[in-house]
Parts: sequence; structure tokens; C-alpha cells
Amino acid sequence: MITVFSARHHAHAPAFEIFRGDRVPCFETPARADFVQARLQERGHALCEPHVDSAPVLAQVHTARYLAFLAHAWDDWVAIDPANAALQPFPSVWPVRTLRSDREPANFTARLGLYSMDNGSALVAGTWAAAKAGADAAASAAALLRAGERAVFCCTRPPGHHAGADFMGGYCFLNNAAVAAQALRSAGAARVAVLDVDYHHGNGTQSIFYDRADVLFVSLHGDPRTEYPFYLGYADEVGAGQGQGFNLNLPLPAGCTVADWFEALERACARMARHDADAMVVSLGLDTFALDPISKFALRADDFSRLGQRLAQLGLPTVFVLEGGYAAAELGVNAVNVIEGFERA
Ligand code: OKP
Ligand code: ZN
Repeated sequence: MITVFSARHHAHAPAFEIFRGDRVPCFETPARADFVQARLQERGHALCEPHVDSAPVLAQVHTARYLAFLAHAWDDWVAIDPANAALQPFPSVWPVRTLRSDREPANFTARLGLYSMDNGSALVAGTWAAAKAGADAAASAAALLRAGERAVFCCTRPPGHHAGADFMGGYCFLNNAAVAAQALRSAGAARVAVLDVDYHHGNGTQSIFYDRADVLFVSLHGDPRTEYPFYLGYADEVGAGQGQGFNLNLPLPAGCTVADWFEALERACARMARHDADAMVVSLGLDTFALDPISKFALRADDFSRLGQRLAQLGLPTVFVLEGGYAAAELGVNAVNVIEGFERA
């Protein structure tokens, strides 16, 4: 399986994130993708650079005003005060219920809050360049599938599945999985199925396709009652309008067993099979790993091989998009186990 990878992910390397009111080292680091790249090379897998500009697809997935904000956010931040170049902006005010989100304020922090779901997405000078390279990788993967590849892996970071049409959040800025799915649709696939196996619910991807029947969204994740992103990911979210019946959430209690997880995967696969899709996108979060520092599922390295094998049985052209997974040193083996399990099947 070919991997699309750009070293430009290094441009996004925030110094810290906020945790319990304090500055802590980021969980989402460049080392994550570096470990995956190293493992891919060690195992003899081919890598290529993104070759497709995702801009036209990004305009279908995200709003124009959000894309404009994100592309210029760093320059706007530094324009306020040159000293800001050494600081990371964080939102501190949000348009929650009863406040207006249709008007974009002039104030930078107010705009940052308008376009953020949390204060968990540290933004730096290279964030846009890195996120854009990831979206380009997703668009490239879709093009490679249309050109006849059976499956493609996007080794991208920052992740994307929490990013909605007009907001960032949970370390995510551009929704790479949504870009891959929409690019496949635009290239002629009548139906696409997105399976999100990250520990955290893919609220961004769900919301982008919530009223559509052409893109099925299925997600397996920690119960939002206790787990991030908290405000979406319940089983009663089934889609709206034309999209009713095309959203399936399978929340699992934090601390559930590997057997519970694979049982839910079977339900997910059964729904995927019914969609009669032309292609599938897998939001491949590996934070379901037992040793993940911020998650509470129990999968081990071998379980990721089994996951890859099971996904191959769906028999669909597949784009894998890297999402979470914060046990960085183990991420390479775990990610490549999925890829090789898929190839072996
Ligand atoms: C992104 B992805 C930990 C805070 C965690 C957000 C988690 C985002 C996960 N101190 N906050 O789904 O892996
Ligand atoms: Zn996650």
C-alpha cells in the first residue's frame, strides 16, 4: 500500500497546550508522524509526496470564512504586536447559545473563539502549511484510488476529525477524512462510507456529512458522557433530512474490553456493508491502544493487525487517514500493523 506523506507536518510544532489551567507539553507532536514514517520505511513500504492541491475540495468541506481565517490567522496575530511571534494564541471567548456566530468580529481573539470548539488546538506560524499539506495528502489519496490503487495510507498530522465546516478543535484544523471522502465523491464515487475508529468521536466529520445520504459516517468511540468531545457522539444521532439513517454512533464505556471493542466493530462493519459504497475512508486513530496516555481502551499491537484484516474483508477501495494516537514510540508499529493486516487479508 502506498503512503502519502509530507515532511511539512513539522511546521506544526506548538510548544505547549493548556491542561488544568497549566501549560503542558503537547500530546500531538511531530515525533508521532516521524515514528510512523520510520516504521513504514523499516518495513519497506513506498512513500510519495502529495501531488494534488486540495483547495477546491476544501471549499466544499469548510466554509470560505473559516478557511480565510485559518490561512491568515498567524499573520493577523503577529500584526497585533510583533512580540506575539513568540507566543501562542488561545481562544478565551466563544459564541455559545444566545450569542451570534453569523457576524465575524474584528477582534482577533473573538474571531479565534468563533472558529474554535475548545482551547485545545494550539496554533503556530506553520499550522496552516502543515494542515494544508495533510489535506493535500487526503486529496492525493483519493486521486490515487481513482487511478486504480486498492488502498492508500495518509500519514498526516495534525489530525482532522474534530474539525467541522467552520471550526477547529481537539488538535484538528482541516478535516482530512472529509476531504478524502468529498474528493472521492467529486471524482465519481456515488457513495462513500467513512469509518472512524479513533478513541474520540469524530464530531467534525459527523457534522459535515450529517444531512447527506451519499456519505455514511460510522464511529466507534469512548462514551461522550465522560470522554472528549463530550457534546456529540451519542447513539441517538442518526442523521438529519436526506441523511437520516446515514450516521451510526457506537459509543463504548471508557475501560471496556478488547472483545467489547471488536464486537462493536462488527456492528460497524455490518452497517458499512449495507451502504453499498464505492469507496471507504478510515479515520485511523490509534489512541485505542492500551498504553495511550489520554485514552481508556485496551487494544494491543496484535489487535491492530486484526483490525486491518477485518477492514480488508469489506472489499472496498480504501483511504486510511491518520488521526490520534499519543503513545508516540509505539505509534509506528501500531499503524503499520493495521496497514499490513489489511494487505495480508
Ligand atoms: C484528538 B484526536 C488532554 C486533553 C485532550 C483533546 C483530545 C483531542 C484528541 N489533556 N483534549 O481525536 O485523537
Ligand atoms: Zn483521538
